[in-house]
Amino acid sequence: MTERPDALLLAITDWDPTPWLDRFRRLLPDRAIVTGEDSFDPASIRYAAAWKHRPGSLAGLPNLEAIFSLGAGVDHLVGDPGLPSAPILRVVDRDLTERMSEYVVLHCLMHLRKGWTYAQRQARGIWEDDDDQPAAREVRVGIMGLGVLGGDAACKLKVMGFDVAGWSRSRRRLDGIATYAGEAELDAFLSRTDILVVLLPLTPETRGVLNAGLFGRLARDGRLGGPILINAGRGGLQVEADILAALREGTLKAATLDVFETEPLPASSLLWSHPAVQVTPHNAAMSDPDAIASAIAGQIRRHEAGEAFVNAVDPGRGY
Ligand code: NDP
Ligand code: OXD
Repeated sequence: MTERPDALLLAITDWDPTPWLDRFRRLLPDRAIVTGEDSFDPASIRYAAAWKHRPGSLAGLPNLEAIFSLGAGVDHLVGDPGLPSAPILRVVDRDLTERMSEYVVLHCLMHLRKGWTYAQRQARGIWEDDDDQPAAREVRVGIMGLGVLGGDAACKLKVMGFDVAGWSRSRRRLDGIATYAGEAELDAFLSRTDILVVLLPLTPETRGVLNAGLFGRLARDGRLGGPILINAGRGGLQVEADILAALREGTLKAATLDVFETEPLPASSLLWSHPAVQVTPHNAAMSDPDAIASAIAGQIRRHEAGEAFVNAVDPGRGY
């Protein structure tokens, strides 16, 4: 009898694979865990766990049963034309969700309480109070993408007192949060938004959505003196030349960006030194190898016991 293939291929670029190898070897001690650097029989691979794998590198694995993303986003997988047709499973993890909500709440509060202004003043030794200090309830936050991450962030912003709304493709219902759905309700959503938080996935439909046209539709009558953009979704959602132009023209007042068209953000980017832009290095919500490898090992064990996978991506929608 031929033995059933059961190896896991770890296909990672961009991150150090060591902690992942370590966790998977510990959690799945009875099977081979290999990386693209190892020599292995393609027919031995039953699962792949990937983060920004080299496009095409998952092709030619005849016994592949599932591809696990090591992050919540799956654009790195869905965008690979050479991807085999196995189900793609994404990360839904409490640790990652909580980290993202921390990031969103932190940056909304930094803008509300002018944290960046005071940091700049401190650097110059300036003691100067700002009279205009609106309360959170006077500031309208709009979250584009009201899924696992956007939904949690919305609830936590609500607890802080912000006036929160969310926009998604299909109608979502969240207590105390105004929800808008689809293109038809986008205008109504944008025109009541002072801080736009973006937690959309990158798909053909959402690519470049954060552009001059959209910035011009944001509220102009808010308490913060102009609309603010916080993007922790994906860099491909934003047109960086439009962000810079909108900041120059006053269509945007400030931006906090965790993700960029090109990562790492090139040294030549004007975003680095713009006084109204805060740059973080795509670490709003890092994947924790302990939490995520054990969730994947759990999926594998349940699948092999005959249960269905959870958190499957719809390749047609792209997320
Ligand atoms: P989900 O799939 O749970 O949620 C996605 C949301 O976006 C859903 O509400 C969905 O609508 C909405 N959406 C998708 N396409 C459209 C569209 N065309 N028009 C309107 N709404 C749309 O994803 P998560 O919340 O788990 O993650 C969101 C993204 O966050 C990831 O894809 C990833 O890119 C990013 N991310 C960034 C991290 C970082 O460190 N910067 C870390 C982790 C994730 P509907 O509800 O109707 O399906
Ligand atoms: C993710 C990310 O998608 O870290 O999880 O960007």
